[in-house]
Amino acid sequence: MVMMTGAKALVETLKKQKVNAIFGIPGGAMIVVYDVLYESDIHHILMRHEQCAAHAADGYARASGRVGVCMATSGPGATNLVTGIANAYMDSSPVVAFTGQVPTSLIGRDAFQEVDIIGITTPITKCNFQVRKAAEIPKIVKAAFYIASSGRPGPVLVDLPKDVQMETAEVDFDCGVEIPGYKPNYEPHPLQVKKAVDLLVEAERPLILAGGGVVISGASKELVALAELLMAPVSTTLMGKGCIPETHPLALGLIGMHGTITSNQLIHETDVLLAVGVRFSDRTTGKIEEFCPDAKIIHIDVDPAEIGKNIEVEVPLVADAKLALKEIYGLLLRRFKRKERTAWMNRVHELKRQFEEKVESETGVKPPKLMKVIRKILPEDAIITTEVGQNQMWAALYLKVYKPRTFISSGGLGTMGFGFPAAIGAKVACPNVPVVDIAGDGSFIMTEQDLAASVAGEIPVIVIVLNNSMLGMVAQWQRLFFGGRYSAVNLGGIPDFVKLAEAYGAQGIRAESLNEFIEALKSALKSDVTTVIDVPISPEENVFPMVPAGKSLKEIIWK
Ligand SMILES: Cc1ncc(C[n+]2csc(CCOP(=O)(O)OP(=O)(O)O)c2C)c(N)n1
Repeated sequence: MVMMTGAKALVETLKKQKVNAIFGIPGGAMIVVYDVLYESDIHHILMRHEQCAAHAADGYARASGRVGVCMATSGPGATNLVTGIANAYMDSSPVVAFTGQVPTSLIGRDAFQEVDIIGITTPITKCNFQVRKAAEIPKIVKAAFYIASSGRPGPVLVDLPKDVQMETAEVDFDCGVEIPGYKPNYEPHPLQVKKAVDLLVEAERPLILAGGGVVISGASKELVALAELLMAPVSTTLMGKGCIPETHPLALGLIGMHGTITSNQLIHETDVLLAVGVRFSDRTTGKIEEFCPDAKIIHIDVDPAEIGKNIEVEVPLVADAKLALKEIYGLLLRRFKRKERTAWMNRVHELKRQFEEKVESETGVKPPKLMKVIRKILPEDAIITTEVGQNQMWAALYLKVYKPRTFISSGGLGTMGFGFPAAIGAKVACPNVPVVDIAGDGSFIMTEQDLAASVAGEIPVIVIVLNNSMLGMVAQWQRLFFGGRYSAVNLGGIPDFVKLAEAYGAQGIRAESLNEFIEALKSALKSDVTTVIDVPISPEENVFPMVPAGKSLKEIIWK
């Protein structure tokens, strides 16, 4: 037991949790904590908007697998975090957010910069706490980190009234974490494993659908081993991208609204689907009644609430993906004789070839080609983040990634403005690899002010703006489904991104040809300052393939 202020207890607990970076912005209700941070060796990154602080913490978490931490003052600081917290919640990212709060005596009195952040964030956090006594800080903060990172990860918010930060109390850092009723189950039930193996042994055309849960549980090795043993091709959701190297012969690429024709077709032909760490979102399944019509489905997820939520399954398996895949592999080894599956593999290769030929037939500087060029120039372990819209789908479809945690995108919430601050967070987590945000002009404008954070904080990242002067994805829908009536999508070619970058002290380069682009990217990789590469593309460009909303994954349009 030691005597100290609540603020000091917070920072000491953060150190014990091995927090090495906090993304935040101070203010009156958090100034006491910031005063302690002044003399701490925790790296605080001063962001320029709290939304970016939350996204940066999220990017840090996704790149490293560790908890990301953000901090804001009360009222508007706290509400500015909300989009970032919701984003982390939808994508199961372990983030702990600290907010300042008015003194406890003023809570409920509409005090200056008071907002009920507990009420606001209840539906978008795994859990939230308002601390009422300084002595409780170590216990609550430990619990917050444990909850954020265990089971199905997600954001946790800790609200700190100013008087609690200032209060001096006896604190105990050796306290344990007790959370009644919270016991994530990681171990797969042997009976369910047996049932899954029974189905897989009999399967003629097995297919694996891998999602973010595989990345989160670090189950890539187990996934690839099982796919190879079964000769089962692997489709990935947006969140699962990278869990199998996309150059692997069994990798089919993205499934869903902008899935590859290979993934979207084969899901109709499989007889046993092994779905791992996925939540069957509408963007993944298309018309749910026609999703995977002829298959028995095995569903592995650590979150029991996901089982049967969107789709009925034959074999539910509530467990950690890595442990479950290991058990299934072990049992299969004993019961299964490896099959060549010549017809199934021929079908895989035929569809892959069709898809590649279609892409190769495109002429000019088209985004799919740009993605391939980017891949060739970047090292294998480079981290890609994306914004939202066409840019995101071009990257998801055509930029092959090799490793888990090297593709970071806003899946569930689809948050424009996520990619750039997430890139800053990823770079802080992994300073030795290049971090590249594939952006649209509309998305980048939403958080570009944090160029200041990346330049002043010496966190160099690369932003590639696919500049169509449009809210491109909305324009695409208007072209395809609303008779070309462009309503509120023209961005007017504003701003000049080269000048914008320069105004912040970053490097700005315009690349109007493929050669100029290659030079620009090479220069950006050598630069020790953030670089924005502005790549003008046609405002009429579409991302294909596409499945219209609400249609079956078979109803692909391409041109
Ligand atoms: C914060 C937010 N607002 C609105 C949308 C709706 N929306 C989805 S894609 C899109 C257009 C994105 O434009 P841009 O960033 O330029 O990317 P592009 O599609 O042109 O590649 C919009 C407005 C969103 N996803 N997020």
